Amino acid sequence: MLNLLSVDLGASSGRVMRAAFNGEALSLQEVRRFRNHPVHISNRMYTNVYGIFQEMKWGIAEVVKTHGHIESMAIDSWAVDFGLLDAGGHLLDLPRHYRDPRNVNAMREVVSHIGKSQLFQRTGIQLQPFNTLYQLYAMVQENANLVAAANQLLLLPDLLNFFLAGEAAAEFTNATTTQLLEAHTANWDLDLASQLQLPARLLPDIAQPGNVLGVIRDHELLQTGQLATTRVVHTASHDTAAAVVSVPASEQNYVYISSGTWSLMGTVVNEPVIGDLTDKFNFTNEGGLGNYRLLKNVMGLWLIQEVQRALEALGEASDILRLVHRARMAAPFPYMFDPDDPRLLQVGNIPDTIRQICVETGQRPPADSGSLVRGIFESLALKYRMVLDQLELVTGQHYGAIHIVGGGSQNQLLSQFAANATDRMVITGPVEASATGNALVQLLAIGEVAGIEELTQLVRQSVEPVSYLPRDTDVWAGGYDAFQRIVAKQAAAH
Ligand code: ADP
Ligand code: LRH
Repeated sequence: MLNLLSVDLGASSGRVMRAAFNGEALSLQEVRRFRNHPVHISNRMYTNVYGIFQEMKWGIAEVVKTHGHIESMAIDSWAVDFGLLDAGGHLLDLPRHYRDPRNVNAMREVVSHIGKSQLFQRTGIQLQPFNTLYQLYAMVQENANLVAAANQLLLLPDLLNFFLAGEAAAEFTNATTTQLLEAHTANWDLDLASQLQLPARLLPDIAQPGNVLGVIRDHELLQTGQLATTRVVHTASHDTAAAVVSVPASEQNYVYISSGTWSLMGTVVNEPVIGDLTDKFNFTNEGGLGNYRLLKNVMGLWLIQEVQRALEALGEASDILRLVHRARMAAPFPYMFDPDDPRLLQVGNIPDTIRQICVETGQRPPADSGSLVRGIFESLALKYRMVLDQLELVTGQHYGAIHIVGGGSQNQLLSQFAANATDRMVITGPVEASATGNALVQLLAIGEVAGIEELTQLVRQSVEPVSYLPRDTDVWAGGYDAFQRIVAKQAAAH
């Protein structure tokens, strides 16, 4: 039995998972989970990367205690966020969180310099205020001295790898999410950086996933006496890239939704699809393991997480199972809204913003938490239908089933709504998709699996999916008509 370790950092929680490989299947077991809280200082938002590193090390030490030697390990995390190191390898400031409000203006300014379509044509990446490109631009405007003192920019998993193994590189899948890579060459777009006066000297060499980066050099971990030869691997370090590796699809053309804080919905393609339609729909082409993910960011369960936060502040019960139950009991279609309203991206009072959207679109706001949550689940499912239609238009394919992976795939009500709204079979699992994909790519890196085809086979041997068949499709087709009208009204009102 081979002992591997995946560290998966999601926007809502981080986890350290032990992955056991018996030569035929991979099984994962959670060793440590910790909540991931952004730190607010005034109107700035930070990620406490030191706290995360410590949690990660405690998790690694626990695996050593129970299972001894670890063959290899790798880190994946949410995309786009980064830290700056000085020439001595010291972190200059805590990384800013991607929901920091400063990015919105920065994107506006960059778009006015370069042009919206030009940005997409060059990079193939969606325009989202949180992309590293806009974050770095905002940083230069806000604190040029900090940037001047920097020697290197490392995205979060690369930064944690540097703390752990002392080696610095920009892993490819995550690097694409910066919007600083040229889509066609897959190299840094130095010209774009120079037009925006961004310091290209900070950008490290790009490394492909599925390779060994180095070994653990952290003193404290080495004292366990078991980790001197543990290989630190470049997995697909963007959590969505790792999640897609774990999709147990038997067909070549499939649609996935990586469901967690975000719902990342799309398909895999061989090359970036850059055209008028993908530009119009704000699709993105993120680098994957030997492919690209053509997808759209749908706001996802962030909306529920924020409802939970609002309920907690009122001292009300907010656990997810109770909320799903209340939503199940509520009357259908209490209200609808486009979950991708930019106002919902920022931290704020999401229930209030949803009520405001209801008023703007001529609907009665939800009267209780059951209706509030039901409307969110239904609207997410209807948005999936819209994205599915757009995807089929862009690729010219018909997709027969949708795979939902990630923490949100445990939400049976949402999975059933997704099947009803799209009139497609929904297949769920694995729940720990990113951690599973992370470990699978490690097997490739350490030579236990010969290639991507063998990996796909292994996924099917390791995952037991659950299926949902569409129900009430006439009612949902009517719901979709109403949804499209409301989305248009919402866009016009704001
Ligand atoms: P991220 O990686 O972005 O932090 P996860 O993949 O961990 O997100 O998914 C977190 C979400 O999964 C939660 O916000 C919650 O809505 C959903 N979830 C977690 N556990 C359950 C459960 N037992 N039943 C239904 N939904 C769940
Ligand atoms: C999901 C994710 C997503 C990005 C967002 C910033 O965790 O990595 O793919 O768009 O975070």
